[in-house]
Amino acid sequence: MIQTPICDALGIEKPVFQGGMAWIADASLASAVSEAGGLGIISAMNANAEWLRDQIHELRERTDKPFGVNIMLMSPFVDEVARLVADERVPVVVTGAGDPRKYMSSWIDAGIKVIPVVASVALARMVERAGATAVVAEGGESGGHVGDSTTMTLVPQVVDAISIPVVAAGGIADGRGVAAAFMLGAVGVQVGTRFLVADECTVSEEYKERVLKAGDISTMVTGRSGGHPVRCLKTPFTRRFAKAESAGASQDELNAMGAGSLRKAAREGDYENGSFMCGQIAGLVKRRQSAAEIVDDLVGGAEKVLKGATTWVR
Ligand code: TUI
Repeated sequence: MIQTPICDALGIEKPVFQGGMAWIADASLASAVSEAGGLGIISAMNANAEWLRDQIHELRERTDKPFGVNIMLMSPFVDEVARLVADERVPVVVTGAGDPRKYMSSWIDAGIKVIPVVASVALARMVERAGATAVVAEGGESGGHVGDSTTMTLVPQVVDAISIPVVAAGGIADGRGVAAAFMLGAVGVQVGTRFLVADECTVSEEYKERVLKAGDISTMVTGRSGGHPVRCLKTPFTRRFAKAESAGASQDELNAMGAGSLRKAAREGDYENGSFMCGQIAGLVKRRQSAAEIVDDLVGGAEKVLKGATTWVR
């Protein structure tokens, strides 16, 4: 058994968060991960409060364990979604893709534990001062919107800079990754890519198959020119997008190209026109399993690695 301060802080059994993947992480996947003892997270993505309320209620019908909602701060519905999570008294809010400080006091006043995703030491320090319970330090190995630092470099620097618990994300998909995160000073992990192929994950079959077929160099980052770099599988769409970007297409043209592309991948399985966001660790993901099997393998695998970790120490 592995129990860390993040388990105590959130009342969860296992220090594993499921990434709040936009268009993908719904009540089905999140309730399964929470039931398995981790922290399941519903993504509020670009959806409105009504959609999110239904998802929260559906999750609460399936489990009474703690769960989180991921609020993507670039969402056009961020204000109404921010109010809803306070009204619903969700146990944990995880934020991404921006600075959450203007919302934090309203969430904390509602008794919510706030765990921002940070890609820099600077933001980690600022959200600690604003009352965050913990942070997720996410390296650029992750899928979706990414920062510049790697997990290996970001996590220990964030750990040294703040006093609250640090959860590592980016490039973690098995027990070795979990153990490595602990060695860097993290007390938990957030895992996205491996949960894409969970039985309870409702993403399109095409998406699951593409992740299962991916190798070590199957992803690329596009969108750097507009300041919103995004890691996706190399597909006809990402290649077209990258070509337009390097040919100097305007931001408006790029935004028009990108609009709806994640939904096309996640919900419609449209290989030609979809953005199949996933992390660099996709090459390690070779089996479909239940969310509970994945959580148990992450924690059980880490235990095994950690117990053998002193092999070379004399
Ligand atoms: O947010 C994510 N990953 C995401 S969001 C998303 S939806 C989307 N779709 C298309 C374009 C853009 C987004 C898909 N994947 N991860 C958390 C994360 N947050 N990664 C990096 C950051 C981050 C970056 C800068 C957090 C804060 C930040 O600070 C900026 C500031 O204002 O200080």
